[in-house]
Amino acid sequence: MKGLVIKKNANLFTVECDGQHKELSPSGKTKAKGIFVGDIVEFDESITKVCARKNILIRPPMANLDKLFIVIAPSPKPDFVLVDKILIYCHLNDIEPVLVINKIDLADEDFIKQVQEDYSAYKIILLSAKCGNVDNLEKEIDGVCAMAGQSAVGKSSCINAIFKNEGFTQVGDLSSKIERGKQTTRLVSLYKVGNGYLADTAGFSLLDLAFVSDIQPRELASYYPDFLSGREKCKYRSCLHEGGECGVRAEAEEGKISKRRYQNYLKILQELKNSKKY
Ligand SMILES: Nc1nc2c(ncn2[C@@H]2O[C@H](COP(=O)(O)OP(=O)(O)OP(=O)(O)O)[C@@H](O)[C@H]2O)c(=O)[nH]1
Ligand SMILES: [Mg+2]
Ligand SMILES: [Zn+2]
Repeated sequence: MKGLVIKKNANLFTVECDGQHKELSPSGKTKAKGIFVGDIVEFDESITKVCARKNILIRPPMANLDKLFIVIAPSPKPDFVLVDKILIYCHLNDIEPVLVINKIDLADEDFIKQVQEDYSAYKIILLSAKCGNVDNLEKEIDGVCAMAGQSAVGKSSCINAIFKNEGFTQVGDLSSKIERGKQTTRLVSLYKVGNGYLADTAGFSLLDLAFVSDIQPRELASYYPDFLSGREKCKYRSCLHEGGECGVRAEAEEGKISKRRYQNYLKILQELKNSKKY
């Protein structure tokens, strides 16, 4: 039989199969260390095999992430370089990104309009976790989902509001407790919401792309769907889009590409070039 690992507790795994939960340990060659929440496993009395994964994240430890909600808010001031790095990370790992603007109760129209313009290549949903109306977010849950975004944007508030809607009383502020702890291994559980699962962890709020992937400077621009038409106009195929006869730079100057996205691309490119790996 096959099932989805929704919880890991030391050497014991909770596996969901046909709506039922089973507590299983690994057997034979399968080691607990090699099984992650989000894994599809084969089992009889115990887990016998981990099926091939589409991706694996280390912090938080999770496998087969389908969708990531990248949360920003008018306050704290958004770190759009982080947002862009997480978007690139999603493209690299076959994860669908959804941009969430939280705290719209505090947002002015210009803020929302600017984000919608800069990120017109992506799906964006508006939210106020404080008001408890997280329906648009719940509707987006499909497959294995998690949250990401800088500290204090309201990731835990969103998770708690959804879990409260779903009646998961035992969750409480589990993720915040884990975050306060000093352990490096963060625990994750998946909770069934709508058509999918939401992880109870707030996910990453910092990302060193060079560290989490082997991305090369020359491929960076290929993870910007909004740069596609500009890239076709570059004189050289090896263009890094820093200047010269560059279609991306030209489109940014014309306003066809968001200037902010382009400026932040240059920063991320520089970081990649400076990272000790190159
Ligand atoms: N006005 C307003 N405040 C909110 C909203 N959502 C969250 N907050 C507040 O923002 C603060 C931070 O929220 P958290 O949910 O703890 O943020 P977080 O992203 O989990 O932060 P970290 O755990 O540090 O990464 C809290 O004081 C929340 O009450 C919202 O929709 N509107
Ligand atoms: Mg939190
Ligand atoms: Zn170029």
